[in-house]
Parts: sequence; C-alpha cells; structure tokens
Amino acid sequence: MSRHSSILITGASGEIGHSLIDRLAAASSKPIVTLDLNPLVPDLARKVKQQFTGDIREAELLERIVATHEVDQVYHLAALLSTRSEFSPALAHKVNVEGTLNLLEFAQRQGESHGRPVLFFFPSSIAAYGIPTLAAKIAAGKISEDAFNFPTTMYGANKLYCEHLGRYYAQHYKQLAAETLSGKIDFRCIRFPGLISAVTVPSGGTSDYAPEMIHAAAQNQPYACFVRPDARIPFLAMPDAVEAIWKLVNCPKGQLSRSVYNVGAFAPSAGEVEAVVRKAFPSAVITYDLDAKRQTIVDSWPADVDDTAASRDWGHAPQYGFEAAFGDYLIPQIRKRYSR
Ligand code: NAD
Ligand code: AKB
Repeated sequence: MSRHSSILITGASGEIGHSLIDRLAAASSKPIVTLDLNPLVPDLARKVKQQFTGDIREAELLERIVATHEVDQVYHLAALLSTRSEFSPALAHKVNVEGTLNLLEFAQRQGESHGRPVLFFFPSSIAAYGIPTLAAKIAAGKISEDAFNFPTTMYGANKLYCEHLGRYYAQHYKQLAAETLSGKIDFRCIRFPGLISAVTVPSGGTSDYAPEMIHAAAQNQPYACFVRPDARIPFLAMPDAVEAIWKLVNCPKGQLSRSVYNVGAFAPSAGEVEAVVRKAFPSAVITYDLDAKRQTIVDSWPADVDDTAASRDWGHAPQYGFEAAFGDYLIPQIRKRYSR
C-alpha cells in the first residue's frame, strides 16, 4: 500500500485550525490529515483527506496515522489554553508538554524514516512572558523575544518549555549518539498575541474578553468584561495570524535568524475595544465585572510586542491594524454571521 506525503494538523477543530485548514487546502497540493478530540464541522471535513478523532497523548493513534500517511509537515495546534490550564495545571502539563513531546517524537521518526526534514509549526503565546509588575509592564512597552521569559501561568510555562523542546529536537537531538540525528525536524514557532476571529468564538483563554465583547454585542447579548478598561495586550486578526504562519513556514531556512518569533498588529486597551464595539453596535450593553485573578494574568503579559525580527526575516506585515481589523474584517463579517 502506498503512503501519501501529507500535512498533519492537530487541534484542527479549534479557532486557528478553522482558518488554517481553509488556507492550506486552497494553497497546498498536499493532502491534509487532522487529529482532534472533536470532529471537524462538515464544511471543513470536506477539505481534508482524513480526520482522526482522539487525544494527542495516544501513541496508538499516531501509529494509525503513519500507517497510511507519510507526514512531512506538522502544525501542532492542540492545547489547553491559559484560563483552562490554570484550573487543571497537571492536565495542562500532560496535554501541552507531553502531547507536544509525542508530536516531536512522531515528527523525528517520520524525518528519520523518509529522510526529509519534517516542518514542525508550533503556536506559542504572549503567555510565555511574565512581567512582574504593572509599572514594569508600562515601562517596558514593546517587548522583544528574549526579555521577561518568566511566565506566571502553567500554560505560559508549558509554551516556553515547548519552544525549547522544539529547538532541542531541531538542533541538538541525541547529540551524544554516534550518528547525527538532529536536523530531522525543521522547528518554527510564532508567539501569538490574543487572536480575534470573525468566524469562531474563543473559549478557555484569558485574552478572550475582546472577542467575547464583539461577538456578544453582535448577538444583542449583554457582556460583563472580566478585566479593567485600561487592561492592554496585543491582538492580531485571524487572517493575519494564518498569513503569518504561511509566510514563516514558506521562508527559506537560511533567512531565519531565530526559531521563535513575536508577531503583533495592534494593542488596544479593553476600554478602546469597548468604544469601537459601541460605535458599531450602539445598543450594546457592556459592563465591567473585574476578575482580579484573571486581571493579574493579563497584567503579566506585555502591553505590546516587538516584532522586528518577524518583519525583517520573513516579511510579517499585518493587513489589519486596529481600525481595519474592526471596520473591514470583524464588524462586517460578524454582522453577517449573526444575521443569518
Ligand atoms: P482552541 O482551544 O480553539 O483549539 C484547540 C483545539 O485543540 C480544540 O479543537 C481541542 O479540541 C483540541 N485539543 C485539546 N486537547 C487535545 C488533546 N489532548 N488531543 C487532541 N486535541 C486536543 O485554540 P486555538 O485558539 O485554535 O489555538 C490553537 C493553538 O494556538 C494553541 O496551541 C494555542 O495555545 C495557540 N495560541 C492561540 C492563541 C489565541 O488567541 N487563540 C494565542 C496564542 C497561541
Ligand atoms: C489565551 O488567552 O490563553 C490565548 C493566548 C493569548 O495564548 N488566547
């Protein structure tokens, strides 16, 4: 039986997965295979060659994938997000770290077996940063990749460690073995800010207040924001997130100066998000009901990120700034979505 050279997307039923499947199905000739606890919605299922439903921690499932597919690209999206991880830190470690280790081992075996480096895309997060005080956050402004790498959440610690695991597999794997076994994985990683999509609503994250506010207003539902109006972190519109993944994975390796890149676009406060949402939906009922503990997490994340390296190395240039993200993408598409 011949095995097909394929792309594997884990966590494919989630927010990024939705948009990434569309993009890869349209732009790549390779068949797509997915793995998620939840099945894909029918529209997306039609775009993939085969979907596997189950847990990334199950070795037997990964064996079933290689029985029929020769994988040369892995987009490892499956994870528990920050708020959810803080309620179940041991489970988060199992899914976010042990799950990633499984996928790296899987990719390593694939690279060793077919002889080509397996591209491994890993979505890290601004949660990998931990700024000790609000005053330090305000003073720091745009943060570059190597500053404040002291996450305060289990999720952030998981992400930061997995960035290192990926670099280890790519550059130093089994460095004491007689033969060279590193280089079988081409590990590339983006630290995403909060993502805002017009087609999906997030769950389990701490940056969720901004997308939740917009989706609630468009459905005429009241929304109580869990952070202060002055809470500020960077955000990126989902089409720009997918474009960034596409640009990074298609960049010639020699142009990359690092394995982990910041990407940013706009960094409004919650109050500034509220103002644009109110302008678009004047009858929106938005209040503030502070969750001091989730606020503390947001306060430990950067007010904005320095993405000079991503712009220079692989041309990160988001199409949507604050005004355009709302005016040209979110508001029109979300209105359409809920008026059906
Ligand atoms: P999401 O929660 O919408 O999707 C995650 C998917 O992973 C879900 O479909 C879930 O069913 C699946 N999953 C969870 N545990 C699993 C397991 N054990 N086995 C198999 N599947 C499992 O998240 P998203 O927003 O699409 O994020 C995708 C990735 O990007 C995650 O790694 C996340 O940490 C990262 N990221 C997201 C954001 C954001 O704002 N959305 C920002 C930074 C980084
Ligand atoms: C979360 O809030 O957990 C995510 C993220 C910024 O990584 N949206």
